[in-house]
Amino acid sequence: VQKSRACFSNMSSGDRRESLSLVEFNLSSSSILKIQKEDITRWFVDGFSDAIVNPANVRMLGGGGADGAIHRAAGPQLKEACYKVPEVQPGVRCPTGEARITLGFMLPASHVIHTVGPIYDLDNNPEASLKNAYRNSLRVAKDNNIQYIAFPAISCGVYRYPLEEAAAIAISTVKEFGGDFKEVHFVLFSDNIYDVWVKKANEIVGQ
Ligand code: AR6
Repeated sequence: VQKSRACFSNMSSGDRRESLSLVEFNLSSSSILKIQKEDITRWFVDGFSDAIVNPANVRMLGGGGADGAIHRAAGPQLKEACYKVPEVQPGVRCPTGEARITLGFMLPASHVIHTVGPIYDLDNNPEASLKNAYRNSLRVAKDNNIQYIAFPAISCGVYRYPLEEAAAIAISTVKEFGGDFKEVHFVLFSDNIYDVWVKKANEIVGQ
């Protein structure tokens, strides 16, 4: 397996560093799953077609959490690009479980794939919706020749999906549909979420 030069940019000082918390698993003979504790807005793979996944809402015009951080780091052009994504219903650019792609603008990653996870307490079938969000993000990435993709813990913040269940869905969906990417990354913001993801990955894709 050819190793990538995945790294994290530090936009304030301009230097780069490798993440300290990192584990790797093989998804297939040519594909790696990496789990890291980092800020997804700083993730990129130097010289390759890369995308970060934005846990957005159906309006797709920004919000709090990772969505807010991604919009701030990308600059106002990202919102302009999102406005241009056609509404499928009034106020809905990306229905729950679907995905849309834009450029990354000022982000270090070249593309942003916007997806909408389920609001855990309101969704009729949160498992199916969360699986669709991961699967459709991978599908949109593939259609756009993305080779390296980084996911946050979709729905695990404001949308309050239970962590262990979300991790199981995230990792099993990536195992099922992510085997032809060069690398699929989970870039997780806290020790707690990182630990849950590593434990589930050991169960689901560990040797
Ligand atoms: N890098 C990586 N992960 C992050 C970052 C970051 N910079 N910032 C937060 N997280 P959330 P959701 C983690 O709430 O639950 C927004 O308002 C965070 O710790 O961002 O899908 C949208 O507009 C959590 O584990 O997304 C929607 O309205 C995970 O990212 C709504 O929130 C997801 O938390 C979407 O809610």
